[in-house]
Amino acid sequence: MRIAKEQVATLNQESIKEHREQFLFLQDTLGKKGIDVELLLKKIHDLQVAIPSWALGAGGTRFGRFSYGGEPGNLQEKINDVGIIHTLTQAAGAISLHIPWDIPEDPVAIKELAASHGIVFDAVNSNTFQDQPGQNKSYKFGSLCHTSNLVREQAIHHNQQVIEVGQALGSKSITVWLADGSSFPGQSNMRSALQNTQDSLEKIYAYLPEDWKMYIEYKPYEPNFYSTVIQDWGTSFLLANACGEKAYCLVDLGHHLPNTNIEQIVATLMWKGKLGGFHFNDSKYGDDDLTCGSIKPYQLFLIFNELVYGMENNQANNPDLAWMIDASHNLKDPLEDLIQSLEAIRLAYAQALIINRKALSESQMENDVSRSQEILQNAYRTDLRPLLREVRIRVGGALNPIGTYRKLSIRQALIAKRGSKTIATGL
Ligand code: PSV
Ligand code: MN
Repeated sequence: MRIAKEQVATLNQESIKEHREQFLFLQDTLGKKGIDVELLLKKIHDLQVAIPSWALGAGGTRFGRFSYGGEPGNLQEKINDVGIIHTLTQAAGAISLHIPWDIPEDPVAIKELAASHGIVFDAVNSNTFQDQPGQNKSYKFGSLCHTSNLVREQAIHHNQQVIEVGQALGSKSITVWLADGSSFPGQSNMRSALQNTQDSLEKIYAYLPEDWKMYIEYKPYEPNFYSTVIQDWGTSFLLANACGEKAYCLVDLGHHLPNTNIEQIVATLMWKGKLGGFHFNDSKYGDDDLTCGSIKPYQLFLIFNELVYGMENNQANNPDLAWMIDASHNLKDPLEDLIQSLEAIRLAYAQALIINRKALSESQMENDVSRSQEILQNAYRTDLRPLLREVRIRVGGALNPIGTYRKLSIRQALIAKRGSKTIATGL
């Protein structure tokens, strides 16, 4: 199921006049502040965010999972769903695969299908947090950290295979997230577990193709409840340094204890050129995996403030970042939810781009705390949504992606085609 550009263009006509008025007013307002609006539009357009292959169906909790209806039943259907999102938003030009949830049987055909939607393959993700049918050794007590050499070897081998799958698809990076840790004091020798993990990661790193990167994701707790081997950015940083220059830290917004200053972590890692990628979501209590920007949009803006500053002051040669959504959709239509996340991400980015950096730097040097806050909040409180709409329509996207999605009855069509009880692979 595909949406034709003509269908989008026709529906855009309904609100084009209103949009034009709002955009021209904003263009004028920003122009008077010396902001180059065309450059701003280009930067916003260039922010393409990967959709995770596991987020296209309804997510579940350990208490249950309620199918949304019309969920994709295989990788082809998942790619088609990302194609729908990308056609509407023009912001999701990549997909991130989780192996073995989504193993492409015919990589050439899958690559062609993705290309036909304008989609490339972002980081591939390994999975040593679950046992797969027929698997030789169990990951119940860990994978790369395991006390048994044989289990570690199996997990390393899996990561190497994931790299090979990624190579066939044109990916250029692998993300390693480990559930490894312990649930009770005394269960594990924490130092040995970390040492084993470092040794294993070094072996995976050695297998990386020349032009690849490895992202090391951290998380403080869950599924283990007492200790997690790669619990925080410091541990991830330490391991990335041990592996080498192609290894980087990956920040998942949901993987922090309450009130952690994530923007400060971003600033530190970019200063050292070691921030590789981002997993976007939002949370109230823990790793809730909610729609990005639904709970703490100001925090998202502050994070983008540091990202933009880091990109504009990049003495350490931090590479371009891999942007990805990592969310779960328990209640909302997954495609609508992803569209909302994309909008929130681009909005926060745009707001960070219009911060008056010169004035901010001056007020920081003068220790003018109130003025510094005013400068940040002036940017945050400027309604930049007309810019996002303008970016979309210039490349054939929808003025109102969710409105268009609903008017075209996409979910109803997906349910008619795939059934109301399908369950996509993922958590
Ligand atoms: C773990 O919570 C995580 O954030 C990792 O990125 C996994 O790959 C993903 O979620 C799986 O749902
Ligand atoms: Mn993640």
